[in-house]
Amino acid sequence: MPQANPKRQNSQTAFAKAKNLIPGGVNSPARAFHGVGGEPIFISHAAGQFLFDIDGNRYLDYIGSWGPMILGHAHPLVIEAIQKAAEKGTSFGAPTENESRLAELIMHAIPSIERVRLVNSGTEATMSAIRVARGATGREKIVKFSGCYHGHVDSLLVAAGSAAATLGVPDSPGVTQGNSKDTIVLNYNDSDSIVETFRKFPTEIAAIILEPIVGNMGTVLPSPQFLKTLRGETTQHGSILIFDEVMTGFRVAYGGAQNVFGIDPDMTTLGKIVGGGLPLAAYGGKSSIMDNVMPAGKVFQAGTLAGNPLATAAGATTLEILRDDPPYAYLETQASRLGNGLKSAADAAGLPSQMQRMGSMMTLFFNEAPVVDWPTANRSDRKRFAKYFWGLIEEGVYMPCSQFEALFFSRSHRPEDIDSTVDAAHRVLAKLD
Ligand code: KE4
Repeated sequence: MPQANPKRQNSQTAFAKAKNLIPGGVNSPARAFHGVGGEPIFISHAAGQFLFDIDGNRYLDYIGSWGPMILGHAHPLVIEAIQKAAEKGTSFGAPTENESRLAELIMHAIPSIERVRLVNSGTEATMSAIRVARGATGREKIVKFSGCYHGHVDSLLVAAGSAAATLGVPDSPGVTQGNSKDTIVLNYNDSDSIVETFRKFPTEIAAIILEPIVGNMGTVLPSPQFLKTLRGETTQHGSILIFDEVMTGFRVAYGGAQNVFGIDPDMTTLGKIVGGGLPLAAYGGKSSIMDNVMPAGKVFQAGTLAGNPLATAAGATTLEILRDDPPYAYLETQASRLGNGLKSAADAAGLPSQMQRMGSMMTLFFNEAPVVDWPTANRSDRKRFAKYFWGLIEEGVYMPCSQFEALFFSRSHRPEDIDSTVDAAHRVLAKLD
């Protein structure tokens, strides 16, 4: 456990106060640092590639708000769009043209989406997608994969990744048997188990939901066979294939992981980048499925602030920048340098590690073997990761605070930032036992 650091006294004071007001002192467990020990750092502001804490320390940011900040913090055009929208009012409870503008951008980026509904969070998106899949098929069972995290939906908080895995509650208290009895959990990348499950329940599975590239057990890539089996079996058995692209959408490519792999799911969930850092997410898919959503159809879903003017302005501006001036080639070049650099630092220190990456999302696992599913991810050395995390914090580099998360960086990160991060990793890892 890192000792209290005089350089972060204001954070310690703020955290002590917050714990008397907010459960655990944070509004999302992923921020609580339970995966690395010590106390969370309170942020005062951010700009470009940097976070600034309330003690005046500056950090190179590799969290990017857990994904949204692909353009870097406080992008001037995004800020301007939010300010202009705010001057006209923050929420109307009535439709606006900006919602259609964002919907069109999403559908042009991701052609498998023929209709899209805007919501406020990734959790709402996955919860709604599951309900629509069940309503559209009249079936009740759903399949997910251990280590994948789809937000805190009761039926999906089963063997969940991200903070649920970090904090050791992959099956949260409060999720009743009633809520989880229809959730089948399989191992990621286990194609045979998909075939077996459909053999057991040929006409009972409403949907399979997965992260097409996992970020929530750390970065884990699907085998081609796994995706091919998923698409083939769901098509054959009339089940809905849901790609949860809350993290990968607009991150690994403008068209998301489905564009990278050339696989069309039946439904897609989006979040993070699509809202430009404001609370906005989305779910969509084939119109034959989405036209079941009320008021077009009978499956109920609603939201007071869904598609609100500020978030749609931030999201649409972000997507237009990504569409018109794509950062992906630059991100790939820098990500390759960062990934190779972090891996070489671990190798130089004689530490067994796996660098697993897709585009600008990646994870350095302290693990002897490639990480292909939750059981292998769970064999990673969490203690060593914690020392790596805190060592980099002292070097002014803010990595995700858990072995079971992906790092993200932005177009604001300069080549010299990547170099300084790799240099810092060499210094930190060389000192690890
Ligand atoms: P939100 O409800 O947090 O907006 O989205 C849930 C969600 C759904 N699907 C995927 C693939 C996700 O990664 C997430 C949320 N990701 C975590 C980080 N791994 C959010 C961080 C947090 O919980 O604070």
